[in-house]
Amino acid sequence: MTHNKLLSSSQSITNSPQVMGILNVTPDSFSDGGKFVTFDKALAQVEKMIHDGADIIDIGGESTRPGAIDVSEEDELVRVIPLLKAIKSNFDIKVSIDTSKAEVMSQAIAYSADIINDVRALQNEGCLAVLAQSDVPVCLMHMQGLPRSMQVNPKYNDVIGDIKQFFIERIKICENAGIKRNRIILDPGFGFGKTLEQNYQLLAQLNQFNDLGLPLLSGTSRKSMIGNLLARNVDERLAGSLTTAIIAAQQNATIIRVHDIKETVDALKVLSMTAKYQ
Ligand code: 7PJ
Repeated sequence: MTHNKLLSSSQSITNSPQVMGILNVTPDSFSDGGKFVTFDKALAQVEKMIHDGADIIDIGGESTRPGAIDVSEEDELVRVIPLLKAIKSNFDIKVSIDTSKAEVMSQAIAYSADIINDVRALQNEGCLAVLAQSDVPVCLMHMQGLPRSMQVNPKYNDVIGDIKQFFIERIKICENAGIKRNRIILDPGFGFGKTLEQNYQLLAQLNQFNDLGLPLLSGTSRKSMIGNLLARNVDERLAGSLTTAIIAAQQNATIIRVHDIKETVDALKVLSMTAKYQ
């Protein structure tokens, strides 16, 4: 059921999820906005994330925060590709590229990206074809609407059922395009067109997606679902973020996408120490 290519040896013993460290290289990212925009700073941050125990580094060159404006292909390529090359030649770490653009995906794959992470689930033009020509794993995320307006009035008949239906359709479309099912990772897309209540229902019932038989990625780190519930600023969301990571891990999440690597790795180690006695 879990994705062989994504399994580390420690995971097969403890069944602990892999930790994906977030490296935003946009000037206006969600919670580390502008901090890592320069190349050397980004590389130093990668080194720290590896030291702290990250299994995967997720590089994002497009901001998808609510209300964000579009980024050009040229800007995204310049932000992401040189960094990917430098990481791959200096470190032994898996790299995921957070993009929705076919050309960025294509170049990322050419420069040895290990995962393509698409918040638009390969719905943009040319993306399916690019992925079909490779064997790189791909994360399909659910989003209702588009970043500019997605938080205005999200509506579902049944949040779990609707998202599951979306996954089933996207998996079928991927398979028809030549992307094998065993390359696909699913992500319900916390904060992407969901109310606070819908986000927490999704988190509480994440295991409802396990019957699709694919790895699940959970990304709640520092998001508004934590900030709004607790009335905390972005730099005060660590406890909330760790709690959501544990709740996801308890329901078989395969990858946890976070800003705070060291703390998340510690929390997951504590969880896995008890999990083995259950
Ligand atoms: C997610 C993402 C997420 C996946 C972002 C942020 C917003 N990719 N990219 N899942 N969120 N797969 O980090 O707060 O939840 S950008």
